[in-house]
Amino acid sequence: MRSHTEVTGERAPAGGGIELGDIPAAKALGWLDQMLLIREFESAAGPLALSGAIPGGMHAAIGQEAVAVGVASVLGADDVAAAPHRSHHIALAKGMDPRLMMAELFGKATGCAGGRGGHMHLADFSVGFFGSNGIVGGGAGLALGAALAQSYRGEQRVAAGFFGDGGANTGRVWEFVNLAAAWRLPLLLVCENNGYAVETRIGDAMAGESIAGRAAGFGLPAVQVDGQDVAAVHRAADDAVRRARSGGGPTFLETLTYRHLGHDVGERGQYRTTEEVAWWERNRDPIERLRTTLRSHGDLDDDAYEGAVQRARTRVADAVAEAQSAPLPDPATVTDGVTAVALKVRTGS
Ligand SMILES: Cc1ncc(C[n+]2csc(CCOP(=O)(O)OP(=O)(O)O)c2C)c(N)n1
Ligand SMILES: [Mg+2]
Repeated sequence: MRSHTEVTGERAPAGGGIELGDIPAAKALGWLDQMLLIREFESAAGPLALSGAIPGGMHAAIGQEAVAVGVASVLGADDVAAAPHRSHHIALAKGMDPRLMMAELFGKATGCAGGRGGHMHLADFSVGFFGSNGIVGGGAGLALGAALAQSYRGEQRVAAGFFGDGGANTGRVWEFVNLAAAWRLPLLLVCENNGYAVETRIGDAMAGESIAGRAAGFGLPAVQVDGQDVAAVHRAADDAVRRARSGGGPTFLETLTYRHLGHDVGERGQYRTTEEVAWWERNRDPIERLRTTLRSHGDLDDDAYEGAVQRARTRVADAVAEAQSAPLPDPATVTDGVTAVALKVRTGS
């Protein structure tokens, strides 16, 4: 198993920027805005979950923003994305309104699921986001279904199913990969290999060179890409989407990434060293790397960057304020959306 450090280390010097090539500055600045919105959203939501203002736990994707933004950069509003439990970045990159998401996190009636789902059940079909999913690897199956429907109808649309390295150690994900390849579906199978499944280091649970190498055995193009480089993810996803739209079938993208925070917010993180986390924060932060590049090209000075941070922060603060003042769902609506309830109550002897 090649380590994250080795692989990304080959592609970029420590602390370096990224290669934008012929990508216009306006496009890259748009990616920066999206990544900042994700980071600010999660930086605000995490402490609110820890304080109990947001009920339930929370999985943050801080550090993994470039994967979602790079893949979403080649998806249109009609294309579909489906996510696992760690999904805020994918939902926002796919175009979900942070206000709908934040209200859902708070369990409020104005949330995207009417406050019934919370953090792990975000969805908005109007922007092609088919949901977060509490089943490890489950989102990839929904994306497979969407890709099958799109292919059956003869549409040009594509679907992207995201899952983690832990998901890539479950049988269901390989059933999806197998069917996608066998049926040549217009699907991107996006593995966010952040090196850990809860507290299990990938190298302790998997042999072989790479997850992409394993995928190649299923008979589809499979590539490994630096997930901390938004332009590299964009280029790999662009190739995959072009192939999918022209009937060339699915692609497996293994993105090497890293979560800066714990598996869930508040986790103590005793399975990895503070040095390791600091290395990734210092050398492979996807936002800092893009910022470094834009700055060196003369496309972003410090004031402009601070302005972008403030804009993202304001949008998130507005979303939080709106969610806090929104009503809870009316208890009288508790069975709305429930197709059937089978309830048998045993009383006495
Ligand atoms: C089918 C199933 N098994 C176990 C779990 C418990 N669980 C939640 S997240 C997780 C680890 C997932 O790791 P990975 O796929 O690498 O995603 P990451 O958390 O790193 O983003 C596990 C085992 C679950 N939600 N669903
Ligand atoms: Mg993982």
